[in-house]
Amino acid sequence: MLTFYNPDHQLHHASELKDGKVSPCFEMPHRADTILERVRHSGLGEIARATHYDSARYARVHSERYVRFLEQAWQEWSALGHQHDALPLVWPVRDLRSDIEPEHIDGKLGFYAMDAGVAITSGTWQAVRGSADTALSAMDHLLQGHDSAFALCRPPGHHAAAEYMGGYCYLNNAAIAAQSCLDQGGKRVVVLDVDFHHGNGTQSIFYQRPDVLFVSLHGDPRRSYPYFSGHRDETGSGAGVGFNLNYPLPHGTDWAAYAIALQDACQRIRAYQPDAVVISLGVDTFEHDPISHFRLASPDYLRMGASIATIGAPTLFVMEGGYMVEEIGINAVNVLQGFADAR
Ligand code: OKP
Ligand code: ZN
Repeated sequence: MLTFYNPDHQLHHASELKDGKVSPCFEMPHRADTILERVRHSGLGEIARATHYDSARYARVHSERYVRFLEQAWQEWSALGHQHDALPLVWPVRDLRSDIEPEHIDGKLGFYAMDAGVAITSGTWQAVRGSADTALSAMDHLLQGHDSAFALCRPPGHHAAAEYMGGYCYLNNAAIAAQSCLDQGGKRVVVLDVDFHHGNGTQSIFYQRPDVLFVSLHGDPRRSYPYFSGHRDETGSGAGVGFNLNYPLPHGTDWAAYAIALQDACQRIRAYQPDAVVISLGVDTFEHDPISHFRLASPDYLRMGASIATIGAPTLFVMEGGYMVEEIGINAVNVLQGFADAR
């Protein structure tokens, strides 16, 4: 399996507001380096450089003004004399106006964010577009007739919606790749999200559409981030009714319980007969993850890969979360190897 990688991710190393303090993000450059190292030493396959795409490709799932905001935010922020990270601090919740884009960067940051886990730094835009380009490159490889590919994306993407960032995510890499498949002739695409956190952004982007089936296994939002999305009764709307499938699972879920949900999900996915499957691959379901609450062990990720292989469609793995840095290389590559061995 070919891995796509872009070293520009290193330009994004930010702070987040967490537990009442500003501190370095759990989502750090070392994560991708660890996974790349493991890919190199596991014999999974070659590593390819991602190619560069026009930003119009991101605007297939994001609004143009949001992409423009991401591109220009650091310049607007640093023009005020700031040298530290830009962080949103005010949000248009409930009855506040969200129809008029503010002109001031402080207003824009809140307007285009769902939380304070998405700092903008001088290198953020270059890293973010490099991450989306990694997913697009890997999807193009799949469309050339290959059975699978791994997009080693960083920063992650699944919390980012058409017009907002959140949870370390800016552009939705998995959604951009899925849309690219449809734009190049695919009729039905599945996004299967196995990150511990609900992929609210991906769900939101495809919620009203039947051409992308979104399926997610995650910590129950009653107790886990992102708290306001991911319940079982979110099944799609309009033409998309029935094409959104959430499996909220309790704190402490282990492989035995996880495997039952995953098997059910894979069965539903097979019935949809997709032309391609995009896996939002988070390994923060690991028992020792510092911010999550499932109990998967390293060998379980081999089983996860084998289970995903039973779907039987061309499969693109897109890296999302996983914060136990020493172990995420082993766990992520275990999924890929479990998949490859079963094919
Ligand atoms: C991004 B991804 C929990 C704080 C949660 C945001 C988590 C974003 C996760 N104490 N902060 O889905 O892995
Ligand atoms: Zn996560």
